[in-house]
Amino acid sequence: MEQYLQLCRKIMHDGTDKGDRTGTGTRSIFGYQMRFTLEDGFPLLTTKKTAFRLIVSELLWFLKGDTNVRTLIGENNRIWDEWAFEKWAASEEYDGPDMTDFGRRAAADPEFKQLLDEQMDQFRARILDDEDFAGKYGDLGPVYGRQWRSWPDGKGGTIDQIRNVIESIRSQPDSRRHIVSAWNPAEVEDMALPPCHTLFQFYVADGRLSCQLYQRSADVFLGVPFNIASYALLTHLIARETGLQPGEFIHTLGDAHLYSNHFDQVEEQLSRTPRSLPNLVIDAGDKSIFEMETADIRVEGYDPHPKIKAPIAV
Ligand code: THF
Repeated sequence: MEQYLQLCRKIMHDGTDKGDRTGTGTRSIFGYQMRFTLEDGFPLLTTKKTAFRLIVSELLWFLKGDTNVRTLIGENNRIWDEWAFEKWAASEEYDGPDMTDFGRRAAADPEFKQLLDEQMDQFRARILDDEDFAGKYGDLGPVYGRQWRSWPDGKGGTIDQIRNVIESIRSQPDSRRHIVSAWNPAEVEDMALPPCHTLFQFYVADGRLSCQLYQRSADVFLGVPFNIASYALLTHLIARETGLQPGEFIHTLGDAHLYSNHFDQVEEQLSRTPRSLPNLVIDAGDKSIFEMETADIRVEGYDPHPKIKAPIAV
């Protein structure tokens, strides 16, 4: 995981300070690539404790074609809540305190942060209790799960890109078309957040399956550790499904940025020494990747440095 620390160092030293959509301010570079050989261990960050359970639960949620945060909240996974809450707080039906621009305001004002936390707790409780409410306000729109499993084909049907790519890896391993795209220009407008991990491609050689991801926008401190582990896990899962060994995960980044309110945390992390990588254990019997549950997948031998807290930009 030295490559990840290298990336943080490069952004800190060579990056350009820019404004961004969230108003937080970032330092960024454009175009960067990391390669992880999966045989060397599972690439879960060791220089801070990273919540692998949340990564598994999110990936299985994508793979099931789900786009509603209700499932995640039910598994105590809150990483997508802000994007659903944003839609609720901006709706006609919402009658709580004004939540305009809540991400930035919460970062600047602890009193407002407390108000936000209360509203978010109420929102989560209602998503779990009230199915109609969840149907209306828990859904993030046609995000990853929808595009991966049921991309509208324009003829009234849908395309299951994940099943198709598994089939093409099995039947034509040498193909150069093992592609899954989450970027659907016709639907980007309707998504709570346009996909950050835009497109991935598989490659088969010497009985090994490799995966390369193109990520258009990368929140290097909070998101990227999740993204690396998520796609490394996806590579393992698709390899298992197609009878191959996992090869490399290649992570290609577009706008690779550090938010300005993460700089201290980054310095703290850069002062730490990486430890040996954990191993991935998939204990799912003969379940397919569409049937697996979070408890079926774990890491062993994970001994990270302590967690480092940082606010998420919305
Ligand atoms: N938006 C932004 N600004 N950054 C992202 O990384 C990001 N994602 C997803 C969607 N929008 C994004 C959501 N992924 C955390 C991690 C990943 C997320 C969202 C949030 C997070 O807060 N992690 C903390 C706490 C985790 C915990 O509860 O233990 C951490 O310390 O890792 C990128 O795909």
